[in-house]
Amino acid sequence: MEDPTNRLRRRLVAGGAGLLAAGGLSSLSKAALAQAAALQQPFANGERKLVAFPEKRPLIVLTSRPPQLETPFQVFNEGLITPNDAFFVRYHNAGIPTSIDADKHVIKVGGNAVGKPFELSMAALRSQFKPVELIAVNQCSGNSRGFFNPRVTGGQLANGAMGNARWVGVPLKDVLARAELKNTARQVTFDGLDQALFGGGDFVKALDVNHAVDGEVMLAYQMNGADIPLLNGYPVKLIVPGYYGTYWVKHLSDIQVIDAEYDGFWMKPAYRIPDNPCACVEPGTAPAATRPIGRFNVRSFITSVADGARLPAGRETAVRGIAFDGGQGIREVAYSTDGGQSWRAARLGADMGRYSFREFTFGFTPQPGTHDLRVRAWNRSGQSQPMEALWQPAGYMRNVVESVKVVAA
Ligand SMILES: Nc1nc2c(c(=O)[nH]1)N[C@H]1C(S)=C(S)[C@@H](COP(=O)(O)O)O[C@H]1N2
Ligand SMILES: [Mo]
Repeated sequence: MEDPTNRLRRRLVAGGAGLLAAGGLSSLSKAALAQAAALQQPFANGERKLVAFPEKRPLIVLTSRPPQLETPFQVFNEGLITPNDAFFVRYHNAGIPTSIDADKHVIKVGGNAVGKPFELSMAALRSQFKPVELIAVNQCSGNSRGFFNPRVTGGQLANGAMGNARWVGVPLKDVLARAELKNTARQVTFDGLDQALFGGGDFVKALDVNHAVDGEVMLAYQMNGADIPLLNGYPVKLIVPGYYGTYWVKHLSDIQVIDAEYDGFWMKPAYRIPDNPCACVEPGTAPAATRPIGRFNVRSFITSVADGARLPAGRETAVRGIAFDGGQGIREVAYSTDGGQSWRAARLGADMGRYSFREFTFGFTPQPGTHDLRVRAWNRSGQSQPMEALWQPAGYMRNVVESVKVVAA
């Protein structure tokens, strides 16, 4: 095990002006983070610039064309709703829209399994359907990929490719009803305005028709009480509660109901997981069979104390964090202050719905020395998090019980 004082010595990367010292990201003040030019993620080759893209505060840059931006982890300690200007950004293809006239934007609804194809303007979406509201987490499949051991290819993310927002929009079910689905309907495909410029294929995703009309999948035009930021899918985005972000198609412009299983590149071979109960394989091996990625597994994070932090010995520190799952809702969070040998129940905060982050808190009065803090959540169907990290070649779905080492003095 690594000596925690090494972690304390770990430095943020020198990037010119605002350079910062040790202690892990979450220990930086908000003001210090806003000044920083760069930071060091907690894995090898983790130096990252912080850049403010349009409508965004400085975020961690993975790529700039297209923008792929990660939320600095300390943001999750600012509140249970992730602010629009701090919400992560993920795109696959470089041809992204840089300005969109929402008054001219239409969603085409068609396909060989509808009776009545039609075009839906934003004005019609807002005025001709009954709006619904839902707080839901969006999380990238590859969130936390940078922690995989052995390492895997793909965006080297720490834990900031997730966020929780209040979405307002219209149930997809109501929009599809107007298209009069035929009984041959099997899947529904979703395409947005962005385009592939250098190969790779247009980003198109599909859901089974039963899922698409479950009443929860939604066409959202509002995020946290405002227009959705351009980089998060303005003017309309598909919300697939409990499912990985890959299905949450941005700048949604084309919906097709089809009589077959869609097998475009972004459904197959991309975004697939080992077809077994753990969605995992022996490290370094390939799965025998795969299925499309689906719902989130259970996760929990301490947000108020960073790895490598110093705490006052003999005084109580209030520790806080977040837990979430794929839609059953969190039933329990347990915490350990001795590296997982003994566990006690944390207090749960207000229930903001079964797709939302759920707050937990506990008090910790450390003796002088080093301590290994862990949290572990269970959802309402009894699913939890593994004590040892699972592995799969795409680096999706990490949900191991994380360890936060602190020094009390
Ligand atoms: N049009 C479009 N929508 C997209 C993508 C994309 O490349 N193009 N990427 C998906 C993936 S993999 C993720 S994780 C989420 C991220 O949503 P965000 O950028 O709003 O955070 O968008 C999804 N929707
Ligand atoms: Mo993603």
